[in-house]
Amino acid sequence: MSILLQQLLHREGRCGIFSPAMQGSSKILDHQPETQTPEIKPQIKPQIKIAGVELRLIRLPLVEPFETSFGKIDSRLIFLVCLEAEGLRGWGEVVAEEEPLYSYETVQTALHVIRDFLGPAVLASPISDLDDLVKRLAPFRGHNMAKAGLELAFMDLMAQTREQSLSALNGGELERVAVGVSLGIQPTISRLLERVDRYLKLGYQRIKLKIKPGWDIDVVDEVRRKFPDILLSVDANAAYTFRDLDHLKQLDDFNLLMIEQPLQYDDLMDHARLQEVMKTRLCLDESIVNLRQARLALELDSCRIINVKVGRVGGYSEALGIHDLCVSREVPVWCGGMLESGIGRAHNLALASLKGFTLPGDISASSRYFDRDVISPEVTVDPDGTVVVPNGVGLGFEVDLDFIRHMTETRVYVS
Ligand code: OSB
Ligand code: MG
Repeated sequence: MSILLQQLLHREGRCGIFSPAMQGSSKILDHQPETQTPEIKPQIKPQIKIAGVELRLIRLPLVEPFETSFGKIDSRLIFLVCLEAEGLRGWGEVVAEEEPLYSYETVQTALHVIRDFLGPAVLASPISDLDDLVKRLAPFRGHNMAKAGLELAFMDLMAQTREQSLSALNGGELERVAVGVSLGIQPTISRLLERVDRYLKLGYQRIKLKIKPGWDIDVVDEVRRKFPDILLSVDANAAYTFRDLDHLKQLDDFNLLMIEQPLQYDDLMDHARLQEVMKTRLCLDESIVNLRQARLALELDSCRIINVKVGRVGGYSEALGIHDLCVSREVPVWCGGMLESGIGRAHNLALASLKGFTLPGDISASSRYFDRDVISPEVTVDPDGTVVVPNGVGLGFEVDLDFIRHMTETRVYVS
């Protein structure tokens, strides 16, 4: 199906009142390390006047199909957001998928919501910091992935104006982050065993197996027999209900690090009932759509580990809040993934560089999913199962604009 999208004309942005000379004088986040010398705050905060919001959809083929309990894909329609301001470009990614299966959002709902509501809100007047942006987007209900795309791009812009890395801007302290791999449902168990072996040899520190009814207990049993000592987890993507209790209880036999999102996406109550009778820690992914839900989930003991995805929770602001909540409650937290291009992957690295992210994240090498990535150098995993957090300004990677232009299926410009 081809949808005609109107390409809005690019108007020259008016001269903004933001200037790089004014950088560094306002506090963006609580996470920012304190500066040693207290400065007198200027009356006027530095502001960023966004001149245009460019949205691009590019289709990247996957090196092999990726199958979960909710479906199988062999390519990823990547949604890139580029904010232009004062001659700089800030890049973000909307992680929504084409079909509303993981979440209700889709590439097309996000395109609509950004073009018609969020984009105009961002363009309306200069933005002083992340909180300012969050406030501006808050009246629009839901559509977290769409909002996050703008937040990510804004933070890249902000990092560039302050000549900082995104990691530093977030208050990240780790120079390397530990990573694991998420292995989709395979046609055969022997193929899965081969994949497990392959990714362990590449250094990945944790193996996560996608499961669904009919591809669960026996599969996990075989993997655990062959690899008795590895960090192993499973992710059901909401494929079960509380009625499957006796079946799910069998997973307690495999010394799993966690069981991710076994039950329905909005069911904190049944997750709490399940956690009460399971030895293995439950981890919530789909259910944690914001800081409030994270609080509620921990309060109800619906899970004992949290997966943070910056897209699912609506951006850095909420993601950092959930990180802090987990740290204060001593609940392990880790950074999830959504088969992002290098741009989303770079943002995930910047997030995962916060000290509270103690479990390996779903941050694979670019080559685990794509033949060619949109950034250079591409993300690589070292033999010790870590990825270096770049310390260059902004994303810390070059964005390959020629390749992005070449691959663009749809371009929308809002100004
Ligand atoms: O549930 O974590 C998930 C991918 C798409 C949608 C949901 C999920 C995933 C993954 C892959 O598990 C994580 C990654 O490597 O990006
Ligand atoms: Mg998951």
